[in-house]
Amino acid sequence: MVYKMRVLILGADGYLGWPTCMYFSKRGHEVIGVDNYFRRMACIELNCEPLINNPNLVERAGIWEEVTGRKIHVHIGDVTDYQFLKSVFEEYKPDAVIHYAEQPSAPYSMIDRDKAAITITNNLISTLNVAYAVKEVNPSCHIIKIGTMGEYGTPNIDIPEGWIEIEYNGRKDKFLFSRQASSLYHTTKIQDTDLLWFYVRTWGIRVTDLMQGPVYGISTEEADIDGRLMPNFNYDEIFGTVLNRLVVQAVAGYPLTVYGRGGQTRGYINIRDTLACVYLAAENPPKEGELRIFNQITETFTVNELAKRVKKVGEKLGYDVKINHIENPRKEAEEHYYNPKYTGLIELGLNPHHLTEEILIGMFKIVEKYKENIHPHKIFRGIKW
Ligand code: USQ
Repeated sequence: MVYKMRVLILGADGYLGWPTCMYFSKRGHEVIGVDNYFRRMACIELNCEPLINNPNLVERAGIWEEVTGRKIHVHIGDVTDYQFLKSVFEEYKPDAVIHYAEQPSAPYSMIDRDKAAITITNNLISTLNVAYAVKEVNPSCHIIKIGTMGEYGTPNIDIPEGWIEIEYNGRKDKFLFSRQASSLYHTTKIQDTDLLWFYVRTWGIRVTDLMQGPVYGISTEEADIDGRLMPNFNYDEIFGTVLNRLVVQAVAGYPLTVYGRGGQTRGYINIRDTLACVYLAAENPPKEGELRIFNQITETFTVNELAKRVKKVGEKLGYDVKINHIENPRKEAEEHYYNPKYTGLIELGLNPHHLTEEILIGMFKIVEKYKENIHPHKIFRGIKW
């Protein structure tokens, strides 16, 4: 088989990792998926397993091959183990590496010192190892790093795509836009960006940093081929993102958990658009020695707006949906200015799936199928900071 690109996907078993493997494989690329099952193990440890009991990565790749005839190579191992990662790079010499292999949860990172240390070690050492493997094995390999909009925080000025030009005392220069995160997890993502920017300047590697907002959704073109290929869908407080959680809550008859006043505004993105964005980035690499940054969101909402939409659609489908403003367990602004720019990926060709009633109904329909798997006690435990 002649492949277009060789793509190494780190964190291939995750919410975004597995759908990304299938997306690239379907489009004629050779895909190598790596995962150490950190997320599966953490979900077992913290009693917050996803809504759907999915097959493991090796089994998923087998099912994918059975239904499409396309092979996804799988390696189970830890990206913080440099010898392991380097050996994978040496075996495949990828054209692009997509780095999702991070501890992705803000609440997880705030549970206690040990979870904070796991987050720092995992996220920073994995990023360091990716930069080293690229430099030592395959310096032209394009690193696609999943960053987060949370790196910027909620500043009282507009948010550009990564960079800001500052004029001070009559002189001008361009810098990374100011970052001020509101969890330790988000802080490690800032540090990731700093690490990569340092190595871009020092070694001339090429990096795309995708500053993503909370992702929602469960259906993707490839997952829809076979129920066994579904993404992991967490609805718990630790690994579930807010809109996914609200839909599950509505189906379970659990009052929607709006934290505090609910004016917190974020940029959101449908999982289908995440896949398209990562793909567009891979197909259009930056030049060597460039750190290119895109804000990977398609629209902004307050939590109140999301809750209202979920309530409206839930009621249309016959559910009695109540909204509950609970004391905010997080330290974050609940009313604030928020005006990020997000045109770069559209200019590359992204055609967004906005949050329509139809998309929400689609989410409700899938969640309904797995309704018996919802454990209400997993929805809120109150990890505070
Ligand atoms: N929120 C509620 N109720 C809930 C859960 C969340 O009101 O039941 C609020 C949060 O307080 C926050 C907003 O909804 O203001 C978003 O929360 P979230 O849990 O969906 O998102 P977050 O913790 O920021 O993290 C998620 C992903 C992370 C990614 C990030 C993008 O877990 O991997 O980096 O979204 S961003 O938020 O733009 O930083």
